[in-house]
Amino acid sequence: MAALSMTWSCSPLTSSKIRRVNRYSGMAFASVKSTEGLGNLPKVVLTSPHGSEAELYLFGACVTSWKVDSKDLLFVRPDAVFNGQKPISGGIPHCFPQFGPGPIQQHGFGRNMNWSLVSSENVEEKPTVTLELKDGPYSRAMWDYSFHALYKITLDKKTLSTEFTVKNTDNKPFSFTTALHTYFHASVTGAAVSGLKGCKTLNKVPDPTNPVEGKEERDVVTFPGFVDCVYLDAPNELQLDNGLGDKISIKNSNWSDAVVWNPHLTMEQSYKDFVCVENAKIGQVQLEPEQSWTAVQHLTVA
Ligand code: TA6
Repeated sequence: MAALSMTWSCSPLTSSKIRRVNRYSGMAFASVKSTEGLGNLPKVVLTSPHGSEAELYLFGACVTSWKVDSKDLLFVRPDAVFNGQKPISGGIPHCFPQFGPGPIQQHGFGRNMNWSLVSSENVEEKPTVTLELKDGPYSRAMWDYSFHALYKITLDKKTLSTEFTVKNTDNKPFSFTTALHTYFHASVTGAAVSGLKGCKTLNKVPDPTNPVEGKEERDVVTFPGFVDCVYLDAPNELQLDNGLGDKISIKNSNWSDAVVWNPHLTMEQSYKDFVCVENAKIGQVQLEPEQSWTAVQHLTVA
């Protein structure tokens, strides 16, 4: 059957309105739909012609769902709030421009601000959206720099890709740390991460403010209790067995470090159902005016 391409759009972010770039082939089509999510927050739904689906909130540019074969591979904590005031706890929150505690709020303000939808397209049947964040009075009060961040999210059959770019639009240099704090749906007793053997570690379990240096000796990292560990110079690909029958490859370029976290009994309600495996940049990224930095993550389920 001849493929028929259709394009139509209406104003983005209006409830129930749809912005789509569709390619019709048989019954399947790719789409990007702007809608209203929990707490009436603007939400975008990406649907691939292969049946996979992703959802993201403009608040925090947080991807809250990634479904392949109707199974959600991400996890949103039951205590997550969708009120546009507190970061959404789950999915793929941003930590920017600071990972962890430090001079500004824990994990920075990127997960705590409204991002804007700047474009949506369908590239080779892969629905793609790009969000942006710029400095404003809220960010300036904590971090007095002009910046421009872009976050491109692409959905393929079994892959969710993100590309994060930060540009220094100020007239003075700045530096930042950052991470994608990904919560994977998992069975904590069966979950295992491989690929980290040999990495230098900063173990935060005894004291988060004074991590203990070490080296990962295990082929497979598991979650028998509280786990909170930074892996420096991690490889470009890790494998997560989520203990629920899925093997997920976590590939990256330029996310030099990784973090593995499970809160165990400190989050009694939900710790059994997720693990965080995070691509991170723990060492400071230094940007001169006009310079930019980009890092890419590909999550692929086998
Ligand atoms: O990435 C692990 C971590 O930095 C932990 O130390 C823990 O604090 C966690 O993130 C959760 O942070 P949040 O502010 O989202 O509760």
